Amino acid sequence: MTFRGPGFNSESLLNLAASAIQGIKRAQFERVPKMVLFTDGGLAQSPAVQARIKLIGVCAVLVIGGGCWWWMAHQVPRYGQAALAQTEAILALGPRPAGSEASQAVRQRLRGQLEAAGWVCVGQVFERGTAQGEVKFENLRARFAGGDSDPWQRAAKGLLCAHMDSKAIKQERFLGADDSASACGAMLEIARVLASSRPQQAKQMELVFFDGEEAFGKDITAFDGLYGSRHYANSWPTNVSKPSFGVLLDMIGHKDLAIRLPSDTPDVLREAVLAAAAKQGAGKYFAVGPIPITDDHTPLTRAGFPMVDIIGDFTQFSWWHTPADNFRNLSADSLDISIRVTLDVLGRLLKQP
Ligand code: 1BN
Ligand code: ZN
Repeated sequence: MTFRGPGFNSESLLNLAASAIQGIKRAQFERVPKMVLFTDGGLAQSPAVQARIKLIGVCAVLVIGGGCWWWMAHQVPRYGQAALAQTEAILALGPRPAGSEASQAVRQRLRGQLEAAGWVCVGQVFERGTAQGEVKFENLRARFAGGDSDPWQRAAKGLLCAHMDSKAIKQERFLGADDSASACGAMLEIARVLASSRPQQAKQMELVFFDGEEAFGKDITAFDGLYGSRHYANSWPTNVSKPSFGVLLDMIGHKDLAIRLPSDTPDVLREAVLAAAAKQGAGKYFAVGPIPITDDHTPLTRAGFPMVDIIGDFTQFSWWHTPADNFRNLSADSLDISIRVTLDVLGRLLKQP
């Protein structure tokens, strides 16, 4: 294996080291003087001293280069670690099915973190009859203040969303670490990054944490599940133009990251995600799956919001909807990749006319 860089490759470094060693050996046998006086009166270092300097240079390059490599290899993922800490804090509040006390506590935590980063939050409360009786749901919406008196008067060009509830599974303590506390943790980190380093982008976004994505029965049906996203889509005022794109994050922080976009993702959004993944050196983790998926993006798509669901390949996950979807299922590296790709996607889509 050879390492190459501008004006440098590992072969030339080895050649340099070999010639330096040879020079030193020769000097030892031939008793060469340290300085040489030239006929024109100039004084220069002898080949033996030059060989030693060469060897010290080679060693210095190896030590410094090796140190840099080690440092880069041991870098903690910047966004991933912060998102993982946010996710851990959400999980510490316990299972959070819609209508539970824990779900109220999670919403409070999300709101506190968002407001601390400069976002203005509004709850969207509604009630529905479910198999569990009448349940009170609450979506959490956020807009970046950005020095404006009322950010809710601004048009939102893009939506970024995730579901904040965990599935109620009888007789099991189901935490839903990747389904979908990790997406909420990632959104908090994205909210912080947008506010602190990309305020012009932040001002064009709305963040939404949907309540009640999970069905109370086994599977999502036309009447059970997607409560928050259905309500959000149906409540959008007819006289306000819809965002030109929406990105839904769901199961984006698991170990051995595998993301599969639904097969019916609109072309522009699919291309944006795949191009962003390639740009971030994460192409191998992102692909388009073989089927459409029913998730929180579905009611929005039907209501005319162009949406992409950046979702883990649940068909391959033995842990999906089991107690194994706990904190140990998560990876800071995976979160970091998903966050970098999402930030890249938002940058691309917000640039488009
Ligand atoms: C996502 C997380 N979903 C449920 N928990 C929605 C979904 C439904 C995903 C069916 C795949 C298939
Ligand atoms: Zn689920």
